Amino acid sequence: MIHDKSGILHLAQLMLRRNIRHVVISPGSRNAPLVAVFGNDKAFETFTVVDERSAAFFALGMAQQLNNAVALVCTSGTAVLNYAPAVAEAYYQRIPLVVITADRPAEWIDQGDGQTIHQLNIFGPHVRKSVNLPQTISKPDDLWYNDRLISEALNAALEPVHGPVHINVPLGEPLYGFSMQDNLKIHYISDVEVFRVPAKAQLTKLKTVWENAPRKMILAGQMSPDIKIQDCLNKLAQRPDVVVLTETTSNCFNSGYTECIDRSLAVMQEASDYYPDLLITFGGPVVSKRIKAFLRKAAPAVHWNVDLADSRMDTYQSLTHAIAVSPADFLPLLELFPMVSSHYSAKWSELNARGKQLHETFLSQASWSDLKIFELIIKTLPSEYLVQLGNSTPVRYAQLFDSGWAVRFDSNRGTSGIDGSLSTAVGAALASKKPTLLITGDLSFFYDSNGMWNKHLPANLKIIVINNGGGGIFRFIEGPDQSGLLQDFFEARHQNSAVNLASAFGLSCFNAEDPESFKMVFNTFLEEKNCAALLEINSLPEVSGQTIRQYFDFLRKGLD
Ligand SMILES: Cc1ncc(C[n+]2csc(CCOP(=O)(O)OP(=O)(O)O)c2C)c(N)n1
Ligand SMILES: [Mg+2]
Repeated sequence: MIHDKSGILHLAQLMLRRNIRHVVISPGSRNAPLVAVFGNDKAFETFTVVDERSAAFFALGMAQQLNNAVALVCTSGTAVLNYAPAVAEAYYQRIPLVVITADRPAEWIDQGDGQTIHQLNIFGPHVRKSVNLPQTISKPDDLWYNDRLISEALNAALEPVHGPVHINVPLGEPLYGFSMQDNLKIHYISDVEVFRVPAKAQLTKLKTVWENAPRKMILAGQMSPDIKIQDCLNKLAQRPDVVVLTETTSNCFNSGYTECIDRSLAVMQEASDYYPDLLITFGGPVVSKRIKAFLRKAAPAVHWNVDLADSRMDTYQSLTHAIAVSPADFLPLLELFPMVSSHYSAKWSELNARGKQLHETFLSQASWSDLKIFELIIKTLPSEYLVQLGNSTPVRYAQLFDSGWAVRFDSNRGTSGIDGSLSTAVGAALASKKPTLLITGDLSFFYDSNGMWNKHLPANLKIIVINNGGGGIFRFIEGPDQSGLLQDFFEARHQNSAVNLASAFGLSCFNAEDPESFKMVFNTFLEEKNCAALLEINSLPEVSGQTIRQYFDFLRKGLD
């Protein structure tokens, strides 16, 4: 029989039809009916996280590893706003989240009622779809409308590309003790997957451009591992006219690529010798600021951006062709295009080799600093780890090392916030069930310390906090050091201890402050089986800042 909670019963059933089974719930009263529906249905795996900001990043980490949507459920009011940072990150990182927010009946907005704010379209352009379920369900058309809106939202979370969607659910009383069945037919609309390729005539035109470009550069942005893309890039990278540039977060690894872009750009003598005639880009955000500057200056004659949803994005101010095809479908077409005789790839290989050699020479004599700590971690970590890289310097340091040291790299580079790396790593470790290491800075760690306020904290999670007493990034980049305000207003210098805080949350904690103590504790830290473990590594901010600058100077000047 139809009743006023039929709408949310159908929500749960439609989620199961789309195989969305993980639900992260934050406690509240207005969402009690949603809690009852998900909590009583064994088909769902539910998780409780109190802090909504952390809950949303936790769900993001899970969805990232599951490669499927994860749902969030919270009460009305500011709880909803606390989802916003993770929703924005999920939007730009293309991670599917189904954000389900309980709301008061519309007539109570702005009437002095508690926990009542304007929730419609609250996430603005940072969701792929936003729907408001009907408040009253009393006739079949209400239910058809309800089911249709839910189908549209769930489909938009997964196609054509992944992303967050918002389902706002106005709920009147009673909030408890309602019937858990209606036995009515569910109206389910499924999106049929389509396969896109460029029209034949267009492909012929692209081929002509390809044939006339002896210097082709393929640049991959942030991506989950994709075997089809990786295989294709491996073949293209063997050609003399093609260079493949990747980042740690591209998750495409091969010694034939330019994997350490900043390192190679730093050793370049005459940039114009390396400019491409044809640039092909795909994937999400790119970490390297240097490559952005390099390509904007290079202004390649032709730039193809390959993306199903945002192909018109013109990051390098040189876009000539927006190719709205998924990279996994488009890149293999390039293998059919002919090889062109060229020295382009050889030139980049020389550059990469020179960068690698100077990198190794510098590090062999570098003092204890964030860069040296990174090298130690990379050299000592067993290669089976999934690595989560915090913003800001951890993700940048990682780009300076060849990437074979872990299985997979993730980082919140969608919007590069320091507000959710820890919670994301907790969700990722829980969902992947694989050894997971988060490498984070101290400010990012303290910012998201509620990530540890999570009863699901898994024992396969290891956290390294590189504590340089503040925001070391502001010593890395030019500008803040000349402001006279570096310590107080940029670096936010502090004396806090990550070990003290993490101990309060029950983590197994370790500390290192030099190569000897690092060697002594590192394996014990990794071998902790009973609970999540944290290793705090201390460094001096001045030394770390100086070392990274000397490193780039050394690369630029070379040995001769
Ligand atoms: C939510 C948010 N607030 C502020 C910033 C600006 N910001 C970028 S990096 C950074 C400092 C990070 O410090 P830490 O985590 O210690 O890393 P380190 O730079 O020392 O490696 C800040 C404040 C941001 N990216 N996100
Ligand atoms: Mg720091």
